[in-house]
Amino acid sequence: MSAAPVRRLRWTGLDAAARAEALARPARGTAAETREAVAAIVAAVARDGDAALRDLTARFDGVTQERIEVDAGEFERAEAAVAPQLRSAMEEAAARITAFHRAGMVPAYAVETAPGVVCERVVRPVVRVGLYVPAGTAPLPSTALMLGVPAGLAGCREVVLCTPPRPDGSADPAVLVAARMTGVHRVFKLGGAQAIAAMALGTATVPGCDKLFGPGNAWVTEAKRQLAQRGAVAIDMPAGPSEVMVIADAGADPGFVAADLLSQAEHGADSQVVLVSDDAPLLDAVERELATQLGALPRAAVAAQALARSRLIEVDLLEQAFAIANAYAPEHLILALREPRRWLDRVEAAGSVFLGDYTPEALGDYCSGTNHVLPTDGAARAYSGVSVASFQNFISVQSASREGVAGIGGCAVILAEAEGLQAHANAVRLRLQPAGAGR
Ligand code: HSO
Ligand code: ZN
Repeated sequence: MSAAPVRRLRWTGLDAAARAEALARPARGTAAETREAVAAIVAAVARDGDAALRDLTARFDGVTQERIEVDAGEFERAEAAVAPQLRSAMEEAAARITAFHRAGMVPAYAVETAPGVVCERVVRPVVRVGLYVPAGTAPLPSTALMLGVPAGLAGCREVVLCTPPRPDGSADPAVLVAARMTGVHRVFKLGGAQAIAAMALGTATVPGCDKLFGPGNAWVTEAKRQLAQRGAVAIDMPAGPSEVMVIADAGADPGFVAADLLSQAEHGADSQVVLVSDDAPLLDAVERELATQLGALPRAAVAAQALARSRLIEVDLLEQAFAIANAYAPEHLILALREPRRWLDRVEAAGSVFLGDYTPEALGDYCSGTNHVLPTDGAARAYSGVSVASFQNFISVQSASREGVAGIGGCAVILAEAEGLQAHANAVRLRLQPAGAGR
């Protein structure tokens, strides 16, 4: 396969419009046809439940399903089908993901804010959660680990997972093993918008969930958006195609940088790949490496399409590169720099950061311990990646003694009267009366 024509830009020469265009994601919003098709699927699942799921699975996956749910026999067959080496790699990854996510759990706390007034925050799991694990061109058991581990640590009472059936009607064995490893309670062989609708609305077979998690194609994403918008379910975050931005200096290894860009490009034709460097020879060398490495990839056709829309941006100073990264807010940001940690303070918006030449994104995708379900499409400006907290509710609690309300009640009364809310003021005043006075 010949090298894709990669777009080279010099940042300094670009005007504001050209800069905005250089950092633009592909057209936002979903095509009207997809929106309508997804709405029709959601309506069918709402109306006909399991019957609609069977119809849609026959139509989109070409599979006639007697049983939508994975049963004990299929789990056993999956355990036997997964090579021991893959199983132990999944166990090893799960252990590190668990270690990192457990350490980041947010504790409950309590503060006495005034004598006799205690404010607390208690933590409760979201009761029912639905995880979506895509299969598409490649099944992603690692995504089952990334969602199953934090759901388990949070202690969610019912963890449901949907993954599309394969042509023979079975689920991907590695996804099943990963699901079991992390304590997922029930797995259903459903894909696409119908899986999302089933978990959001519930059917006779699939339990309705409080919150849905996980990546997916345009249909899955659109279904999550529609169901969240109508208040049927909460979702982890808005999602778009996967992205990586690499900031590399003159000392970076062009082979490493090209490999990282390609690892993102091979996810899909719509993957977003951006390289920013202050060193023109490095950019030249990466371009050459891209051409060489691309040819050897089994998914070269997919990667080439993504590369055709990638951008290699030359800046005068690394400071500019960080301004670009913060404006773009990439899902993944690789700092292929000599002193990457020194630059970390400059990062304001990114899903996950990879420091130095020996930290490829692929480590975070699988087994460093961080989560790979991350905000895309610039959402990293205001959203964070999946963590245990994504599966929890934080409930504030307060308790005041009689002395407590006596001490702070005046403050509430003044504020209530200033807002013209007399009932609020009364609710406090009534409690300020001396003990035994009229009660
Ligand atoms: N890079 C993907 C996650 C993934 N990579 C799964 C390989 N398997 C989105 O962050
Ligand atoms: Zn990846």
